[in-house]
Amino acid sequence: MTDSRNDQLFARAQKTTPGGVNSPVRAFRQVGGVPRFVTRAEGPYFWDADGKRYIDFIGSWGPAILGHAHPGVIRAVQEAATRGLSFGAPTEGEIEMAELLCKLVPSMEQVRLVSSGTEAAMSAIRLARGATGRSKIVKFDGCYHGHADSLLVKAGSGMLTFNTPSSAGVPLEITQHTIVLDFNDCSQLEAAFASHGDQIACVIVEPIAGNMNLVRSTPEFIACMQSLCQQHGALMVFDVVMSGFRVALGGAQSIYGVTPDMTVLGKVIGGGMPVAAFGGRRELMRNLSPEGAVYQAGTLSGNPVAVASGLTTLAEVSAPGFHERLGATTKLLADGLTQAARDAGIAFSSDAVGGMFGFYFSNDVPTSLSHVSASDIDRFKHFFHAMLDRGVYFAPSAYEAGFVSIAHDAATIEATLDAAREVFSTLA
Ligand code: KE4
Repeated sequence: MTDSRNDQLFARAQKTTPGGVNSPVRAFRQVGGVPRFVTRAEGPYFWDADGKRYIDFIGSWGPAILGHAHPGVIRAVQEAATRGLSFGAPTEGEIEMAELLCKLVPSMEQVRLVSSGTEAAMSAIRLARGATGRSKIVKFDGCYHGHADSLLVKAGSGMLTFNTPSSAGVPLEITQHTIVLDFNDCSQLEAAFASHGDQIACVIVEPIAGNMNLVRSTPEFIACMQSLCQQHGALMVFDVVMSGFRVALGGAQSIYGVTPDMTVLGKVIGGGMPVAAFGGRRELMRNLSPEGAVYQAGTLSGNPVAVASGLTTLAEVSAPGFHERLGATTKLLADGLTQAARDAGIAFSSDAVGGMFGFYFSNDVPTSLSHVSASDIDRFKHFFHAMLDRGVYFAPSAYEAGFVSIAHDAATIEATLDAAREVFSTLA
């Protein structure tokens, strides 16, 4: 049997790029096998190097909320590109983007555009440290905020101390300032503030987490976080790079009815092009250079072509009824998967928030990373590959969320569920 084009491309890619990929999760290491090299994508589909079509439930890990190659977005990008790609000087489009983001996220009076979620989260933390004069930050096991050194930390044995790097190359001197706690655990958060309250610059959280699979914060967790931050003068930072404009137009803060001090955005706001952002109250943001002493910069920040993609995407996303439709389709998928699995006698559960979903080979929806790890990961791997063989592309990891676009219609979901029913019957 001759190697497929995907096999050939993967072998070739590994010669000149570590692991053959430009971002680790794409290498299929968690599920095994050969990644699919995408040649083109349209609506809810992409085609791989062997010409096979897949129903795509990753959508570039969130940005493709309108479906791939949305005609309006493509036109906006093409039109902007004809006027030049990048100037390193301000443009009106950046003002329009900032005004729109501040309108859609009222807790942000000012916003700074950057090129990736990592940059946005890293800069938000630097701003929190600069504005408070404090060094410690709190994050939660299972939440991912990009790969800045301060955030590549795993809980040490002595939870509130000895926090160690989760990556080589990150000095202990940096990670000692990061406290890692269990997600959804108010008592640990209270203990951390009791011990270090006056040294904590911020608490950063994915209020609706998507990097340990989809795991929601409990309302109590968010409420206790807000109260502790207010009590101790720490800033509460919502990292909604993944969930922003995907779970609801007003994001997690509208769902929980909570106003964070800073919001970190990405993915959807670029519509597939590199746009991310962080923002908050004016008196906080004015600490940023050139007004204030906290330095932050970027050659391609606010890139005009990327901003054109983002503005067009956000205009569609803001249309009346968009999130109701997106949420209904996503719920159809999640509920259908659960029903199909349980009809086959398989321990399975799912969750869906707006256009984001998770499914778990366990009877209960997880509330923490350890719950996800306790699910049947081997069964997930089998299910992933069996669905991939049937032309359905879920995230290649039991620790990732899934994404539906407005281009996924009832027929697409039904085709997915038909394939799932077939696969579950083989898993039983
Ligand atoms: P980027 O630097 O990848 O644009 O964003 C980092 C980031 C920050 N915050 C949250 C909540 C995120 O989900 C992300 C990135 N998400 C991953 C998905 N697990 C991107 C996929 C990848 O790393 O290739």
